[in-house]
Amino acid sequence: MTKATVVAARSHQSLAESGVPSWMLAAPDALRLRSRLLEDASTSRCPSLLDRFVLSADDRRLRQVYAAGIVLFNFLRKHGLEVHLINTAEHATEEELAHLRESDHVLVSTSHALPADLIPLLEFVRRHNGTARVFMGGWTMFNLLSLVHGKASSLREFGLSPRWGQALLEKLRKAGADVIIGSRRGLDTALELIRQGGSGQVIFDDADAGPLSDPELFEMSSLPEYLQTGSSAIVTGVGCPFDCRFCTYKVLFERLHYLSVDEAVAVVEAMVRRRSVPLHHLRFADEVLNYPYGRLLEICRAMVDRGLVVDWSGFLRLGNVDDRLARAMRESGCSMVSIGLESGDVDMRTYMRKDFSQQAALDGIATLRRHGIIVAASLLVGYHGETPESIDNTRRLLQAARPDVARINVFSAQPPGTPGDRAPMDRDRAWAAAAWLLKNTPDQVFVTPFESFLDVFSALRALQVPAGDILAGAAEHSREWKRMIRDDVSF
Ligand code: B12
Ligand code: SF4
Repeated sequence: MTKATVVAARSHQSLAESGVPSWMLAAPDALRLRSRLLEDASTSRCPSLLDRFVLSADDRRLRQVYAAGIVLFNFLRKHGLEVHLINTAEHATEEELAHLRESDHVLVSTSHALPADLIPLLEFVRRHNGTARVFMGGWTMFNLLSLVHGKASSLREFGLSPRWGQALLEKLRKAGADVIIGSRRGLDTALELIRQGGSGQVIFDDADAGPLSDPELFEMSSLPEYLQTGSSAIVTGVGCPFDCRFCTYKVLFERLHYLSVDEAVAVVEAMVRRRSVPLHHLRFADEVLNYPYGRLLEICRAMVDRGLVVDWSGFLRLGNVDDRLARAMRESGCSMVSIGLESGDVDMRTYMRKDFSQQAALDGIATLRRHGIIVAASLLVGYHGETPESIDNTRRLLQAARPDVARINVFSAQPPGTPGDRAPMDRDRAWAAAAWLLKNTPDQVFVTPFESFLDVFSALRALQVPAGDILAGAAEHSREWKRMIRDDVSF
């Protein structure tokens, strides 16, 4: 029997281990600005929300088992291969390494591998197996080949050139990559090549592939128990009907693809029912779940009808939320949503193409909260055209809308040729503006910039930490941050 090993990611088997990049550690700018922003300039380790709940950095209960690895594993297994899964290369067990050594094919996922991870991943594989045919696929390969072929790629958005991409591709080939698949899916292509055998080649597949519709690929029962975790991610639609200026998702999909309601619910069912370790939290990783409106409503209702109520979270866009939808979401188990509020200034939002009205923001947040759904609002500070007045408008909107939690992202991507006729705020000033907003919005709970509340929430719900405790932790965390920031911070 043909033997294959899937390598899902390089590192980060748990959120705790990743150390959740917190403000000072993640941003060299902010590190430089400590004396300007913080009461105690010697602070070197800033608190993260997750730290409040996790005692041990290698807390295995927080293990993330990457969905790309799960679907690749199930897919190859379903097609008759003997498959083994290495969730993260850095944590491979002796038994997993033994399987890797004996494999004829190794499939490396780059969904979560940034360009800098690619060579180390290949070196890891080649260290243990010099002869297997090595396939690389997933998000970063798709991006890289799109860049090389002169198509839309988020790598280009970050100032990287096709020549740079070509050079990286060459390095990958030298480091032992045989087949490189650039697709939003690419599983069928990989299988065909495995069946054909033969020597390596670079393939650029289609940019137009949709989400997986086969629910069997999301089953957990086929995995060894230690890889069955209490929280999992699924995707029921890819792409976004919107075109916000700052967002890179729009360059990654040629068009929108949605699973039908039946298919989406079947995927939920595979995740919820077919496993031996119970699922405590499901994360819908779709870009924006509530467009089109009726689709989410039907999915929620079908989940209730089929007895698939499960604690879940996802991303929504404001402007398409009402009582009927919020009620159905809550009844199907939704406990938390993340929304991109971005700015409280109408002109800024219009420029960003996040053009929902102030009223839609107020109503949407109030409606979700009224139905018991926790709202985390994500803000973008320092974007093109930001002024003290627009920052103050953000403060005002937060005070009026009162999302449960807010997270500030400081705008940093300013690649050459960034679209826009208005200048972004100077980086140091944007950091100071973020600190000012945090300090001067008294009742608002903030999480650390860069810490994704949704990620932390999913991880903690998987451990069955009550949602109220998570919110209380976030409030305490926010108070600590506010104390740390200088009283006279200004921008
Ligand atoms: C959920 C999620 C997470 C969860 C994962 C939970 C879990 N249990 O899986 C958590 C919170 C842990 C996470 C962490 C991080 N994430 Co994340 N995450 C996502 C998200 C929202 C969905 C991914 C998912 O589950 N998709 C479902 C699976 C089934 O699809 P898929 O991964 O695309 O894989 C399909 C294809 O790509 C293909 N495929 C994949 N690999 C291979 C390999 C071969 C050989 C073949 C043929 C095909 C193939 O087949 C799969 C089935 O169709 C995506 C955004 C998105 N919408 O995709 C970001 C995303 C993948 N994450 C991203 C990032 C940056 C991170 C972090 C680095 C963030 C951070 N600063 O810490 C960490 C990295 C973790 C690590 N290991 O290093 C980036 C990756 C960018 C990139 N690759 O260039 C994305 C794209 C978001 C973004 N736009 O910025 N993430
Ligand atoms: S709504 Fe969200 S996913 Fe869609 S383009 Fe805007 S920021 Fe990106």
